[in-house]
Amino acid sequence: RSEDDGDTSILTATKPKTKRPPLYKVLLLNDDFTPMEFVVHVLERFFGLNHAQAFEIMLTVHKKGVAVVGVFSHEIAETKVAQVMDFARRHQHPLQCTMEKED
Ligand code: TYC
Repeated sequence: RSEDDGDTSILTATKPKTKRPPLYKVLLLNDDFTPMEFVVHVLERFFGLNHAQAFEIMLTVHKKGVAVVGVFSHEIAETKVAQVMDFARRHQHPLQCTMEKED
């Protein structure tokens, strides 16, 4: 067109982004030596589960090998893992607890 000013700019829409921090699953691993009652106690003490919930998760780990105990921010997950690993070590049980980024 005759009045074309030659503007070739591209309008780019920007979505207002509210970004949430990534979450981490805390996993408990099975082993052949840690007593079941100790694992139940750990789940009650460090994850605020009632006895029935703790027993259920302990049994899931015992049967399946691993279970997600909870989902937390990076800092909280690290603290939970450290608390469980330290408590297990002090009682000389080989119980393992790890964390993994959620997809
Ligand atoms: N497998 C253990 C036993 O038979 C019990 C156990 C459950 C250990 C869960 C670890 O994360 C665990 N005594």
